[in-house]
Amino acid sequence: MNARNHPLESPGRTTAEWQAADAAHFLHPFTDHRALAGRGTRVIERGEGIHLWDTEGKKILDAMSGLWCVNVGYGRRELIDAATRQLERLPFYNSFFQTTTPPAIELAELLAEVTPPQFEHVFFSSSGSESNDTIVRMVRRYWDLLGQPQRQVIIGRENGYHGSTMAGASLGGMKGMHAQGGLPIPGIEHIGQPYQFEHGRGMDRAEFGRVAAGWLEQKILAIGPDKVAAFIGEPVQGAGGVIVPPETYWPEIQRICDQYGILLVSDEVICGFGRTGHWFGCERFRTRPDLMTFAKGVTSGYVPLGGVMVGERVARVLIEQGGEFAHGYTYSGHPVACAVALANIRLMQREGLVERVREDTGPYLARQFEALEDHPLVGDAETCGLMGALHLLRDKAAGTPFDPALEVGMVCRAHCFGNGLIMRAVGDRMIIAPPLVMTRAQIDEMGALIRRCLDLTLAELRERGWF
Ligand code: PXG
Repeated sequence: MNARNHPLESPGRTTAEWQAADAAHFLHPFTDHRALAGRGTRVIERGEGIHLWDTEGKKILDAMSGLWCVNVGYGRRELIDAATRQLERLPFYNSFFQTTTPPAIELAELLAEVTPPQFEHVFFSSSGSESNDTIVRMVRRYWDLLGQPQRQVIIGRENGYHGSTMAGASLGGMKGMHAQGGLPIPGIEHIGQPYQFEHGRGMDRAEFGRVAAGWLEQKILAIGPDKVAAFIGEPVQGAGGVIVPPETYWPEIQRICDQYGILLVSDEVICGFGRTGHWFGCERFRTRPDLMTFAKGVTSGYVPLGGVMVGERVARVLIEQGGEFAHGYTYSGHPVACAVALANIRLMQREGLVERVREDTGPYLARQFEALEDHPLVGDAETCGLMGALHLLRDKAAGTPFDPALEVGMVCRAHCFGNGLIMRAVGDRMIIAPPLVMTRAQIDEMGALIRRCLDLTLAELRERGWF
């Protein structure tokens, strides 16, 4: 079936026509276009709830929530109406020159309510990357104002992801990104990630958490504590493969930041707005960040919006001593984006989505994933709220990974695509972050699909003599 068989929703062209026009003109993010042209893109045309449909009419269970963002699911009337109403009333006005708009004010107020108590102020952007760029400027400005301009260095982590702009990619620890374009920018350092499979096999998990946090202290001492401005991390590394840290990790990071007086920045772009079963990941892991970046789930991805929650420690200095902070974006506080965010957060509150993830569907998913550990390919299954990872191993008893050159994760991902399931492969970690509205029955449906795709992957690996 092609798109022309959908009279009501016809996007007007066949899949092949869409693919040809796409290949001719559209440069996609993080894409090898020569390889893509050979295969052709999938054209996603419609969404409802947790499902998508492509232009071939194929129904797909979206276990990645778009890109970690469509938390309330597709097609929610409240969000659509909020956008429509605001577009009709006032599609845009800026917040630069002593002006503002009602949706931006109301959203700032609501964010102060749903975030931890140290946050009373927000700076708006349109994406996670812009938010993390704001962090670099704001953190350095803060120390400048306090008469410590030498405090410039921000410490991030290897395999962390903080976006794709110059500052975002620099704060992140993706080697492949640093290799393109001379990154990181000056004044950014990295420590190892709290990934026990890579760095602490055989070690007690709690002990490993303390050891991994200790790398921060070692780095601070190596740089000189008076030169370090901040530490940034995702509560759970998302794009890095859903790396859930040991429970001992974050409290020790907090202790070290406190001891040396450096700012703690929690990148909540993925973990924020309910993903971990708490409103923010820092609440799940009991840290008290000075700054929090967010994007994605704030609007459930319906329109772009991001921002930085500014804790009172920083806000007081910026407001009372700072004069003008020479920073801002045309779309800071965009009224339509803010109106959608308001509708999204109120919907989450009304439906008790965060509590549902914490008390019901999160633990239910954890049991489903534990059950998948009996599969011959699954070495390790872990979840946190409604995100999870299955680590595919060549020999699970011995903990032996596959040769990375085989790209086993991509083999599995192809079977997922073929069977109407969107899962991401990060190396050989198969990851999910489904919409928070997912029900138990839908988790069962997803679990059965995952098992089928693992079976097909196993069969293919055996056929190729790789397993
Ligand atoms: N911080 C975190 C923790 C993120 O996950 C960003 C910042 C940047 O946000 P923007 O809105 O500028 O993209 C992100 C984005 C993946 C993938 O492959 C993950 C992201 C983006 C694209 C792909 O998992 N996260």
